[in-house]
Amino acid sequence: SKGSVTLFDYKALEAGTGNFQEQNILGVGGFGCVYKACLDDNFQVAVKRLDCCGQDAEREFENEVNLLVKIQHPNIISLLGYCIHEETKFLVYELMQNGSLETQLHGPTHGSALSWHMRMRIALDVARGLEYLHEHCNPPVIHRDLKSSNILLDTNFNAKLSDFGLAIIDGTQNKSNIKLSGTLGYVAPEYLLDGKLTDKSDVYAFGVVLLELLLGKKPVEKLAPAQCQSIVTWAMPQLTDRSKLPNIVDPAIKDTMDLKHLYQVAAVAVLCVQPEPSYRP
Ligand code: ACK
Repeated sequence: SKGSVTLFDYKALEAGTGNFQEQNILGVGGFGCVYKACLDDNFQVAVKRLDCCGQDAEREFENEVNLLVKIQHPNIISLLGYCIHEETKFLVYELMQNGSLETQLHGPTHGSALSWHMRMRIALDVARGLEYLHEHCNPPVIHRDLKSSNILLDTNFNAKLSDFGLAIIDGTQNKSNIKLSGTLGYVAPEYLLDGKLTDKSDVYAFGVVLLELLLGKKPVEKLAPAQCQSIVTWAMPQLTDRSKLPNIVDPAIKDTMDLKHLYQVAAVAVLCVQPEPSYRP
């Protein structure tokens, strides 16, 4: 374990990213943008700016810092430090020059140059990262959101796991109270149906990543409107009785859950029951 991160000076990040210039954007995620920054002595880093505030973002920021501060492993992204400027939070990571596995596999330069040998190495790297989280962290860590966009590649295409905002330390939390989360297509069926969350949830997601590496296809393509319609038609009658919602949904929020969340639960449930044939584990 390493045990410390640096508190970065906002001015240094501002200067390093050229005042958060658009041309220095590495990519965009749900939380905000990731910038490439060049700090003093030509040290290159990636700066994640958390633009959306709110409780969830706040919690994910803290979770990420608290977990990554303790972890040092060749297949897990290094968090170098953080910065809080007015209301905005920043996370500073080692720079991963080859972006995410998702972009490599499905990005604009499609049919990427990843050879079978490289794909195999990436699969092994991901397995090593997961093994570390599950077997060597004490207490064990469940990532909970493993997917190709959270697997980053350095200059030599070494793969590292990133995005620990949703990760949990196994055994410390009452799992039935953890908010339903994860990504469509990667979520283990037993988690959706019974809220059963274990390290095996990550293993299921790893299986999906292996299929992605093998087939070069995304696990779930965007649903066409007609598909959405049929999912909702199929699932809604079964879910309109809120008491019948799978017990993955925290009882405290069952009554107040908005329709968007309900649809999400329905869609995910259907996808788990009837996955695309080529992705059946
Ligand atoms: O596929 P990408 O280019 O790689 O787009 C995503 C985007 O930011 C949102 O996550 C990229 N990204 C995230 N963290 C890093 C990092 N440490 N180094 C380089 N790129 C990163 C990711």
